Amino acid sequence: MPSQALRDYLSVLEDEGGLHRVRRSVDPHYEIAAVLMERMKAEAQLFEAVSGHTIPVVGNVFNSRERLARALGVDRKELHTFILDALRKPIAPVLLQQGPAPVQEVVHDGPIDLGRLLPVPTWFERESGAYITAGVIVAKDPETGRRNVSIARLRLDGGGKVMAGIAKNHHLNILAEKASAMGRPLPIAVAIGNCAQVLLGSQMYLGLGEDEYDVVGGLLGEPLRLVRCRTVDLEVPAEAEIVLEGELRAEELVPEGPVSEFHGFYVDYGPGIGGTIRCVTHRRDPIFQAVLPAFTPEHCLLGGVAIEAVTCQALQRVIPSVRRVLVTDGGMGRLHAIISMHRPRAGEGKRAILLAMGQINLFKLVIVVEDDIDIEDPRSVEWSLAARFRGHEDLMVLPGVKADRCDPVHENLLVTKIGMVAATRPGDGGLNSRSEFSLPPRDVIERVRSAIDDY
Ligand SMILES: Cc1cc2nc3c(=O)[nH]c(=O)nc-3n(C[C@H](O)[C@H](O)[C@H](O)COP(=O)(O)O)c2cc1C
Ligand SMILES: [Mn+2]
Repeated sequence: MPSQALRDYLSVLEDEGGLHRVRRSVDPHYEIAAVLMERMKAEAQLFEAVSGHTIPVVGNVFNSRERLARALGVDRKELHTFILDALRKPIAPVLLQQGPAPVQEVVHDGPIDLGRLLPVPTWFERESGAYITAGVIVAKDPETGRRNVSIARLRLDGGGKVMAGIAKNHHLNILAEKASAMGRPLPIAVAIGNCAQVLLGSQMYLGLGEDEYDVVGGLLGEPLRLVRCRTVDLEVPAEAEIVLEGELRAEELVPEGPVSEFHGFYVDYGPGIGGTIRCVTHRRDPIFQAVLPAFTPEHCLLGGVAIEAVTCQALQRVIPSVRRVLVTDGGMGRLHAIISMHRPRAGEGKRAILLAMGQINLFKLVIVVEDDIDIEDPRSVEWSLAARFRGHEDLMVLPGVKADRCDPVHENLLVTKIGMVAATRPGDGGLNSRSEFSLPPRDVIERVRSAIDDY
């Protein structure tokens, strides 16, 4: 079974030359961000000496599909099917009954000063403060008691105060608003320093009331081990590095100002909501994990890999010829998808596009290709468009569709969605239909292939 501790994966990475230790002193104000930005596609970066702090910071850990696959214990080529299997076979978490959990080795329950306690980076010039960006927030529905697990950035607002800018439709926001309507705060726990399975699980688009921890178990192949929080009725991964316990208050509107998004631009979403952290627990020697929050491989991949898996699962339920879905890097891991289909019947590609767009609000360009194409190779995808796409029939232009607030070009939350089907027609055939590849005779190919080393 893979480990449930981020630090174990960091050791594996280090052994393989995938972890770089930054020994010189770095300032959490912009300097960590600048180094992570320079090396966004390189090794994971462990900042050992953060000025003013004793806790190290790690970033760029899960910044490629190779790294993610490695962390999940699978071959790069199996990543997609592995995640789909995990979605199909969720495993409920277990609560540790005895012994102190690693994440509770040290407990701070006096007055909390987050900025002093933790090396939280200030990322970008126009942002309004320091943000925790890899905090996995656990909460329970105040009506049903069902758990939810997802990431939202938390800005430090002095002492134990925080501000969260959560999209209206996200479950965490719905829970905070429910609690507020009942005249209560929403208790939260924020786990920082998580294994790949917890981070990826937190990004799955499930139904409200479906517990992301169950998907984490599926990804782990065993139950996620949890420990009960000290001051709130919530459970957190026992092997996380750091946990914050407190509450969010949806009625408390707090101005945010410009904030960076996955597209790499600043956005002003208006006010976020306020919260307070009252207790912090951590390991004896904790590591603070941070995700560089912009158009960066790690930020885009964590969401993209989860979104493509839930989309593929939803599509395959109704269109069995769907083989795979890829959410592309250039599309920021959010906005563009490619669907691979096996010999789609007439109109079936368009149906798949409509379903994908209906499923994921963010998608605005969806391309269908046939399964003889490597959808991870942009050259092959473009080849499909050049070879099989007829604009007058295979293009769908859908103006005025409800957009996600994150879309860089939405106007009043509306956007034009585009679908393209690049597939051969069932009736295609004949020399001039561009359906027969030019090749030497098959027997010669096979003879050469079987003895290629002799050439
Ligand atoms: C690094 C990172 C930072 C994120 N920050 C935010 C955020 O600040 N606000 C937000 O609404 N979503 C944010 N997200 C996206 C949500 O975590 C994601 O959409 C999640 O599936 C929402 O789950 P929920 O509906 O169960 O709350 C972030 C994702 C990542 C990977
Ligand atoms: Mn959820």
